[in-house]
Amino acid sequence: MRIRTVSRLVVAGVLLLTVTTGSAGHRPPPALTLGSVIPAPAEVTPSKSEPFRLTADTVITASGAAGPVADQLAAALRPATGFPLSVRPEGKSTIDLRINTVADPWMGDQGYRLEIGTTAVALRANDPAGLFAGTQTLRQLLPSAIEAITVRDEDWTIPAGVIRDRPRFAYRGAMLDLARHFHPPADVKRYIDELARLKINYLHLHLADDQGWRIEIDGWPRLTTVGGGPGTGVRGIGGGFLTQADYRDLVDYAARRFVTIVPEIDMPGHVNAAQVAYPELTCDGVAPRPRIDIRVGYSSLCVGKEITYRFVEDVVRQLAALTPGPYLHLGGDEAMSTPHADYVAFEQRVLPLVARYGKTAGGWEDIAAAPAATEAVLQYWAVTRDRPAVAAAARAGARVIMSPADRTYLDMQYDLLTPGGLHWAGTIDVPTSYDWDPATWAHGVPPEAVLGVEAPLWSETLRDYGDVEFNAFPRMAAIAELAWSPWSTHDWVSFRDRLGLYGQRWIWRDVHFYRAPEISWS
Ligand code: TNX
Repeated sequence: MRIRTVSRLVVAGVLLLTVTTGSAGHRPPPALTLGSVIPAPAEVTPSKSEPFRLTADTVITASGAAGPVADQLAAALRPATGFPLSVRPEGKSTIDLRINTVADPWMGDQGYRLEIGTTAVALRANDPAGLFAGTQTLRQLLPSAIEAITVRDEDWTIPAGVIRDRPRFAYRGAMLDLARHFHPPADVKRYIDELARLKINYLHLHLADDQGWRIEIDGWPRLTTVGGGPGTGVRGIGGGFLTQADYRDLVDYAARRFVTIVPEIDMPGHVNAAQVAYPELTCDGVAPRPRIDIRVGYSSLCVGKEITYRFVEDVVRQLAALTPGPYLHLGGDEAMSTPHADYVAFEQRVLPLVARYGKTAGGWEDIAAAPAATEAVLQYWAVTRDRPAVAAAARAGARVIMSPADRTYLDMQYDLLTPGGLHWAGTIDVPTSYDWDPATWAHGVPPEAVLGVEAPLWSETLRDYGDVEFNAFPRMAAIAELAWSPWSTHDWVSFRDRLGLYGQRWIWRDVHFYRAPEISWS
């Protein structure tokens, strides 16, 4: 036995030392098997046959819509193997990717079937999104050195058997806050790469807040020249913004990985940066001072002024035009300085705008106060399981994305000793992020109203991309499994062991993940 973690808690002025002992670090690494995948597949049937072996002669066949997915698979497998892995529309092949000619209803639009025999691999799906998910599974079944960027001499085997898989929830999300600290497109792309491997299919970008405005809006240039310029962000060190061309490029990059971007502009609160740039958006017309601290709840758009709605409509129209995805998120949280009646009047007017531009409105659960929220997707962030207004809206038709702050907020510290992060919703270790059921968490919300799960990553303390990775991983993997895998597969001990293996892939890819003490990082 050895001491694993020592955590300090100061409770009512008394210093408590908690010493946890355990032998997690001594467990031998479990071997890679057909069931080692994260998120756990719906059905795994191992076979006793010899494994499939990737060789210099392996050929990939795919045609039509399967072609681009096959090209990405080949590109992913070439660096470490050094094999040519040519992709051909037809002919004799060893890995065959194909869209079903007769749809298999069980798979839906995101599921797949992966059959690995000794001499051939067949991947089938109804849609390219399902094929892509299947290729992520396939990659995890190869030795972790497949992640190397230079040629390695390995035995590139894949265990034989059949995996049938489909997601539990349609919406499997991550959120990144670009407002408190801007993170440039190259970093957002790296994050997307990691998310796509875990079968996350939505990336919500929090594009504006009190400390910064991060998306160019035509006709309102000062939003970004002032609101996104140098000196903005927390402590004035998080400046930067996306041009519309940058945003489009990110949308395309994500789409090639079957990730849909959800843009968020937070309102009527969290708007100080916009008001510094355009003082006419305040009720008294006086520019507030720029804010680089992390307080919340002090700013509000002026609900009684018409210019407010011209501004909101310009933003909604342009974001809708830039966003092929179905959702546009209008924030709505922590509007503590907007009087309640004004808040409701504001939401009643702006939520329907989103539908007028062809999108479904999203909002933090606070918007449940407005009747129009029944047409929206509500993002549940409470640390309590009782939110009667959300339950009522859900029963009246609203859909709910589960992001309870004490389970999914990736900016909460793992424990009080881990650097960075906040702890207003508690600390969240890996078991805490894993052990809850999104379908039944919020009392009174019908399970069928739950569209999915999202893990937000607020960036008050995240100065660079290393900080993003440290907070996101490994907990993002726990959330991905909650979002994808059937509840019947949910098992901490199994997840812990699979995560230990998955860590090797992060090491190969230089991902700065937190070596959580509960896991044996083999
Ligand atoms: C609460 S939860 C916020 C954000 C902060 C975050 C920090 C929610 C909808 N709003 O403004 O960044 O806490 O954890």
